[in-house]
Amino acid sequence: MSCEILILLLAFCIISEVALAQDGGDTRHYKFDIQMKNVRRLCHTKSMVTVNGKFPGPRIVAREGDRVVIQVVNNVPNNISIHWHGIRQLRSGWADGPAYVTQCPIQTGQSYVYNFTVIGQRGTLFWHAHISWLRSTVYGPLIILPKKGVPYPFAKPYKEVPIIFGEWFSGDPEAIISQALQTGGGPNVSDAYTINGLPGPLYNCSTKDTFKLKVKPGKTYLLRLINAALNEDLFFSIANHSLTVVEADAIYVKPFKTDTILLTPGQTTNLLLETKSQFPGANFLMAAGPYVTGLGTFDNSTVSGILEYELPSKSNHHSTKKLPLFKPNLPAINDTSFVTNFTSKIRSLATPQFPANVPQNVDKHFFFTIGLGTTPCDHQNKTSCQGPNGTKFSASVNNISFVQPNTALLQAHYSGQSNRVYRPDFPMSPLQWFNYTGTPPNNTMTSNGTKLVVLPFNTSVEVIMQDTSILGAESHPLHLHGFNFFVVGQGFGNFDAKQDPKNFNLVDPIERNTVGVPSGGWVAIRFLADNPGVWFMHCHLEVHTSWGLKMAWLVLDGKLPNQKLLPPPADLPKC
Ligand SMILES: *[C@@H]1O[C@H](CO)[C@@H](O)[C@H](O)[C@H]1NC(C)=O
Ligand SMILES: *[C@@H]1O[C@H](CO)[C@@H](O)[C@H](O)[C@H]1NC(C)=O
Ligand SMILES: *[C@@H]1O[C@H](CO)[C@@H](O)[C@H](O)[C@H]1NC(C)=O
Ligand SMILES: *[C@@H]1O[C@H](CO)[C@@H](O)[C@H](O)[C@H]1NC(C)=O
Ligand SMILES: *[C@@H]1O[C@H](CO)[C@@H](O)[C@H](O)[C@H]1NC(C)=O
Ligand SMILES: *[C@@H]1O[C@H](CO)[C@@H](O)[C@H](O)[C@H]1NC(C)=O
Ligand SMILES: *[C@@H]1O[C@H](CO)[C@@H](O)[C@H](O)[C@H]1NC(C)=O
Ligand SMILES: *[C@@H]1O[C@H](CO)[C@@H](O)[C@H](O)[C@H]1NC(C)=O
Ligand SMILES: *[C@@H]1O[C@H](CO)[C@@H](O)[C@H](O)[C@H]1NC(C)=O
Ligand SMILES: *[C@@H]1O[C@H](CO)[C@@H](O)[C@H](O)[C@H]1NC(C)=O
Ligand SMILES: *[C@@H]1O[C@H](CO)[C@@H](O)[C@H](O)[C@H]1NC(C)=O
Ligand SMILES: *[C@@H]1O[C@H](CO)[C@@H](O)[C@H](O)[C@H]1NC(C)=O
Ligand SMILES: [Cu+2]
Repeated sequence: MSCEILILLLAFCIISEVALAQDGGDTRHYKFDIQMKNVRRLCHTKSMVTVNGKFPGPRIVAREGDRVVIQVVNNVPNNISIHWHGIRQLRSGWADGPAYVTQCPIQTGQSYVYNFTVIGQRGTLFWHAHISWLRSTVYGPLIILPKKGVPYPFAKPYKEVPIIFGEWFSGDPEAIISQALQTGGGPNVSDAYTINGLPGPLYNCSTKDTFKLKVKPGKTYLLRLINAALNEDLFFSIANHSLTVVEADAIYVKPFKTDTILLTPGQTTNLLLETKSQFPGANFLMAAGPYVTGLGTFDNSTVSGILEYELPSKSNHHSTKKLPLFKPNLPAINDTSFVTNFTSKIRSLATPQFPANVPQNVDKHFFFTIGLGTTPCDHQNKTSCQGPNGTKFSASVNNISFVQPNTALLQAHYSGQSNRVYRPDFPMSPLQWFNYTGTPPNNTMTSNGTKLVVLPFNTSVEVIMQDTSILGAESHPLHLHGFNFFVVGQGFGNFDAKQDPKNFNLVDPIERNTVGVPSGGWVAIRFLADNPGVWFMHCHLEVHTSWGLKMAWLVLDGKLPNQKLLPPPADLPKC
């Protein structure tokens, strides 16, 4: 068994010093040494950026209320920054991590200490690089246990197992996105999906790189699922076993059973798996494959792992390899009705202990179109670009393709030097109405800019995110930093501002940090802007982020001392 598997199966291999913090929780210290490492997959070894030479990276474990302190030291030629995906970062925006949004990158030879507390959250999240496409290899689980002595709102599992999906590129992902941005076309697709870094037996040369979950009969396992893939939503299923969903994006949900789940990039979920009561005399494949509705190319392969029952102790040692192997059926790659049904079942637990504090009134309504478009080809040598009709692919919110500044937005704001960095005039709705999900308009060109929405502290916000069919309808997983939001409604076609709000769920909607905008439809979210700072919002399909499907919110300080952004740490990187 390889070290990677050992690391993933055995309890916390990370050296985590624990000391008592002032705020009642413990302080957990980690060191992330960003280093190059040779990793072999699909019969091919490549040198890639890793944390501590591990792939996937180390597991971070904390309890609700703990302070987490991670020293990141950059020993690779690339610039780096790390995002603690789903952590609210109350007043600690300096530790959020998206490059050129809350911080300048940590340059070669530099280090930066991320320092934050985990407040009011418990469940599975993850961490990943947040610069260019480095998150393809730089990611790992972030597990928040309940406070000491506080039980889960479901039966205590026998064991807990992280299952983190990734996307493996045999080439260099940095070269792939750089090439795509040059040519204007779609980037090369990945060569495999992975479970805990392993592609599994359905790929050539990968049988030995298979994730195996060894289980005992008659036990309950808590699977902590994370979709860290770059560009595809994934279905997941285990042959002949049903799964109980108990948590999503570190929020407890009303438990429900399903054979298959869907996870967009950026989403996480906890599942209970009850193993069969007796040794079943068989092994079972677990598999994940893509859900895709867009027109572009994508990786249409399937990653699999094995659920392996331990042999009864008395049985003679015939090899488990001879046992029959059952395979799960995943939905068709474009099965939107499955996705709609599945997502409609995810409801907040909404109990007195774990309430759903849905904003009942809205101070500011926003309507954002989400989708792809084009920009003109800028090749000096007159060769046409490889996007639609010789253009370049672009992507936008309200037709504004976000231009990354060359200094960090939060620093510019805090130091009162925002003038030449960003404009506070991001539009509340599209400048022009069109039939968003009908026949595409003739002009597919996006405009661009570095624009923010400015919100006073404690503004109650509603955002309708409307997919466009400009270059084909497509599901986009939108991720918001700094907040959880409530998903109060969704539907297909154009959002109807008169009729649709009547059906909003303001009682027990799911609260999360990443939501799939339905392909050819819309989703409505609400959140309370109670966290001062600059907060990125973007599509978690990395290619769409690269094309500009991103924007940011600036939440101003409140009046009280505890409603203000804390000062920046002394070691905050400079641009
Ligand atoms: C982390 O932040 C806390 C609160 O601001 C501070 O007391 C502590 O010294 C910081 N730790 C490190 C290692 O920077
Ligand atoms: C992308 O794929 C094409 C065709 O297979 C190949 O020629 C090219 O080198 C690849 N680009 C990168 C950056 O790997
Ligand atoms: C495995 O290799 C064979 C022969 O090169 C090729 O035809 C096939 O497409 C490969 N399969 C996968 C899943 O990559
Ligand atoms: C994707 O793969 C599945 C089976 O593995 C196949 O049925 C389907 O046609 C493929 N779809 C595309 C668009 O290649
Ligand atoms: C899904 O893809 C199949 C095969 O390509 C096609 O026949 C079907 O119409 C598609 N379904 C939807 C809902 O787009
Ligand atoms: C949900 O699934 C049921 C069957 O399980 C199906 O009859 C129904 O059409 C689905 N709903 C949607 C909105 O796709
Ligand atoms: C034209 O420009 C593109 C992108 O800059 C480059 O890839 C291509 O090689 C150039 N072609 C010629 C003939 O110089
Ligand atoms: C590309 O050009 C064709 C023919 O002029 C047109 O039908 C199509 O809509 C154009 N596509 C885009 C994305 O502009
Ligand atoms: C938008 O276009 C679709 C498809 O052509 C059509 O069914 C729908 O009625 C149109 N909606 C509006 C509001 O015009
Ligand atoms: C879009 O292009 C078509 C075909 O060239 C033309 O008939 C139509 O009037 C154009 N629509 C608009 C709104 O310009
Ligand atoms: C933004 O748009 C302007 C005007 O169309 C264009 O000149 C510029 O190149 C664009 N900038 C970026 C970064 O796309
Ligand atoms: C790293 O970031 C700095 C600051 O933004 C920038 O000047 C430099 O060009 C970047 N280096 C690389 C290798 O991307
Ligand atoms: Cu997207």
